[in-house]
Amino acid sequence: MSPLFPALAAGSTRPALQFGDQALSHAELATVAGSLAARIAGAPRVAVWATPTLGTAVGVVAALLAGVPVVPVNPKTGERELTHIVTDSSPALVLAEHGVELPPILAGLPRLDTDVDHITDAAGVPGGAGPAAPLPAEPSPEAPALIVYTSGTTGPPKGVVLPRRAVAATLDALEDAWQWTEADVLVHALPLFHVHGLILGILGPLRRGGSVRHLGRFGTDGVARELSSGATMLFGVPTMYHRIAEALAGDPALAKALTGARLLVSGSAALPVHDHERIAAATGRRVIERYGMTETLMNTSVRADGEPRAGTVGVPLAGVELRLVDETGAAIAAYDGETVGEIQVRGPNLFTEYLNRPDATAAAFDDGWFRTGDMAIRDPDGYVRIVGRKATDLIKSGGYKIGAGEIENVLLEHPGVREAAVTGEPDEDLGERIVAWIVPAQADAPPSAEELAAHVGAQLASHKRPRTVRYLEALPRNDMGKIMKRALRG
Ligand code: MCA
Ligand code: AMP
Repeated sequence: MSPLFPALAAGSTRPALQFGDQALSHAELATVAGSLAARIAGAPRVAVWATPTLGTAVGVVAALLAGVPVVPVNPKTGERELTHIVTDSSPALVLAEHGVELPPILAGLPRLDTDVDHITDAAGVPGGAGPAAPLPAEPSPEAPALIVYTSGTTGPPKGVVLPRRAVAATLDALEDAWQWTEADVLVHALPLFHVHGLILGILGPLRRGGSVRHLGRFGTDGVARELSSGATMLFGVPTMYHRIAEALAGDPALAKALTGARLLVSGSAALPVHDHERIAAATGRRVIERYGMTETLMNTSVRADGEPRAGTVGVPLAGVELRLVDETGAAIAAYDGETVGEIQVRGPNLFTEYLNRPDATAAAFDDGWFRTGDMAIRDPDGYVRIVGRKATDLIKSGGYKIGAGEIENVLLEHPGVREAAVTGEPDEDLGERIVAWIVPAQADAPPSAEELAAHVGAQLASHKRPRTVRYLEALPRNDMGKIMKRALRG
């Protein structure tokens, strides 16, 4: 396989990465990441403490150059989830910025610094300025590149093993769909431990030989500043576009900046038509949606040269086969804009397996097609419209996928909780908000919402904390004793 990052290999002097006042060209990145890679090479697997910083990008690129599979870790993950991820993926090394305090389970591992000033080259020179040691040859296309953890309906998150071939295939399909070139300058503020922010948002510009400016933290001011000073593309989750839509009326500079952008792309959850239309009205620009999943990377997109129709995720990307399947398992041939089926996909963009979970891997496929669990219809011209999801126990909040079962298990361990159920409720800002339904152990002394959120946050990722807690005397159950979640309404 050709290198994942041709511009690094070619030593391009164009800008590559910018985080605040720290920046690297492709050539500089090749040097520092190459130096770090030389020290990682040969490790079976590494973890990266994925803060939204330059060091994270350097660490991930170094691991990829070294041909070592990399596990990005959410730095806001609680103890139980982190223990699961580290035990399951057993990294040999952890990459983190110098001085960052790591939790005990990671602090016990050998550690390498990822910030430029602390990376030493083969000659031991800080900054990696000297000649880098030769790197291993490009691994096979099927070699794992990244292992990204994603929530299921029950149980702890599963490690999705993404081969180099999937990363290359998805980024090249997006090059085609979005006419993405080395002249593009992307701006975003997405977290760097998921596919959207890391693979699309960092590795995408690097593969194109273009550049990315990361905001560190999302804010409409940062978006406006970058789009009015050379950035051409914006990636965000619908919550970010909702916040932009809210701000537009009182912020002409933001409207002007968006008007000048080449491409505004939304993904990870459905962009409400209302926000789409508000942005179009204020800027004359239409946000385009793409649809993906950790396991599949990107499946469909509205094309840059296509019609940006609100409420659709566009057409299958080059190389991706997509079909809708009814509840009997039969493929739906109709492109009638009304027959609903589950989206199944096949193509070079797919993962290889869930780490250590052959059972779950086998169950995820139907005769070679990956079952997404997303329900959709197809317009007569092939545009896909996602209309829902098979599993009611999966919540999408702020673009994060969250399993209800995992939160319920943690809530049930709180001494003040007798019964617990977790649901997602519509939320203007987050799409869905996590709601915990609690039967307290003592009716006259229920644990407070803050206490329960802190309890969940200590064990799981911070975005899994319930935003609302409702107290009941009993949970609604059917004759079999199963909780009837559909009967739980605010
Ligand atoms: C949150 N907060 C809470 C609670 N929940 N405090 C108390 N109780 C709670 N229950 C805190 C937050 O931690 C934060 O605190 C503060 O409230 C305000 O948060 P804010 O910065 O406004 O952000 P947010 O509301 O927490 O999050 C909005 C967001 C975020 C920035 C849009 O959800 C986000 O980054 N989403 C991106 C998700 C993503 O990248 N998904 C991709 C996966 P503090 O300030 O202390 O932190 S999907 C994927 O990869 C597939 C392939 C795809 O298709 O893309
Ligand atoms: P994750 O597993 O966190 O990668 O989330 C993948 C899920 O996000 C998909 O299965 C969809 O349910 C959802 N998703 C991603 N992009 C979109 C989109 N543009 N519109 C609707 N849902 C989306």
